[in-house]
This record gives sequence, structure tokens and C-alpha cells, in this order.
Amino acid sequence: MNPTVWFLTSNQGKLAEAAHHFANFGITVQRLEVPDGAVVEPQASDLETVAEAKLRQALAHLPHEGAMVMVEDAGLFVEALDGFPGVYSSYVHDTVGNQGMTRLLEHLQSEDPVMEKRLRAASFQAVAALWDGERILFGKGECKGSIASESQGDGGFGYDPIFIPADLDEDGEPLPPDVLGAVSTHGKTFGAVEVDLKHRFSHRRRALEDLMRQFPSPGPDR
Ligand code: ITT
Repeated sequence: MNPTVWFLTSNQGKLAEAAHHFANFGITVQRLEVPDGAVVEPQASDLETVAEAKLRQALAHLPHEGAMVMVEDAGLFVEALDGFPGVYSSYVHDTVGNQGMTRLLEHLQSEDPVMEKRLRAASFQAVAALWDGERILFGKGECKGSIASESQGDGGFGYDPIFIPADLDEDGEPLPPDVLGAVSTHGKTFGAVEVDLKHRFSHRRRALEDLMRQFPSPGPDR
């Protein structure tokens, strides 16, 4: 039987992306259900602290002894806003949404598209925390890019329609805005491309890969 990772999340998009990633390794992902109010997200200034605090609370709700449980916390960090909304990304998205974010950055414009991308630089960051039955492992991932001047595409979830990833070179490393990479959305946002293409850039995939590197080979068997 495939090993299972129980993912504590209320976000269907995150669940689907994690399931897609882990399927490549023969690992099944199931949503961990906990009673309302059983896990409280702390106010903290970094994603790792938030993820660990949520994971520790989730451990009281293991579906069975020895189960693997995962939490993954992500955020959008905009350079011109000193990293805001960062750990407040969920709240900001629920309140002002993508339109509010693009309005906040309206003044960052240039005749030169490359300069405009620089002014609007941002990154998605993700921290995954996994209880492997014995200890907590952490994985981190980042996806560099920029914020579009308006929403584009109705795919993906959250901030996907306003985030344009930076092109990647052959090794998957992000490139400056004036260089066309081996992997590119050609200026489209994550909301306007297929999920498989988002996956090639994704902060989530990178965080999960970072986690997988720490699993004992050939992978957990439970
Ligand atoms: P859980 O904490 O229940 O897992 P959440 O939606 O609150 O779900 P996060 O705190 O990780 O998830 O995400 C913060 C915000 O960033 C939230 O509005 C997400 O929709 C958004 N977000 C996270 N990952 C994203 C991605 O890959 N693409 C677009 N938006 C994303």
C-alpha cells in the first residue's frame, strides 16, 4: 500500500498541488480533518514558526499512530512593500484580494517593461513541515517573479492571477527579467497557464522536494 501524508490545510488548491507532487513518488496525500478551532494559526513574523506551531497542534489529531502529518505555509512577499503581505497573505487575500494588491502597486509603472518587472519584483515562499512519525522535518521553497498590473487568467488559486514567475534557466534557477529562459510563461501569470507549467516554477514543489531529500531512502512505508 502507498504511504500516506496527511495534509492539514483548508486550501483545496494547495492540497491538489501537493497530491500532484507526491504522486510522482508513490505517496498518497489525504486531507487531515480536525475539529473546528482545534488548530489556531499564531501571529508570527516568519512562515517556519507558523508552520511548526500548526503542525504541533495537529499532532493531537493523528489519524493513527505513526501517521505522517504535514502543514505547509506560503506567502507572497512584495519587494516594494518590504515583504508585505508575507505572513499576512491569507488575511490580505481574504480582505482586499488580488484587485487590492494591484491597486497598492499602481504607482509602480515604467515605459520599459523590464524596468517595470524590477519595480514590481515579488516572490512566493513556502515552508512545509512534516511529522514523519518520529520528528519534524522542514522544507523550504521560493519562486521569484513580479506582480502583474492587472489580474490575468482564471486558473490556479489565491494570488496566481497576479503573479508572473521569472523565467528559469536549464538548471531551474530564476533569471533576470531581461533574459528569456529555457522555462518561461512568456509573461503570463500562474492564473493563465496550466498547472503543470506552474509546477516547474513552484515554491510549493521546491519546498516539498526539499522535504523529500530528507526522507530516508527509498521513502517511508506507512
Ligand atoms: P491553510 O493555511 O489552511 O493551508 P491558506 O489558504 O491560509 O491555507 P497559506 O497561509 O499557505 O494558505 O497561504 C497564504 C495565502 O497565499 C492564501 O491566500 C493562499 O491562497 C495564497 N497562496 C498560497 N500559495 C499560493 C500559490 O501557490 N499560488 C497563489 N496563491 C497562493
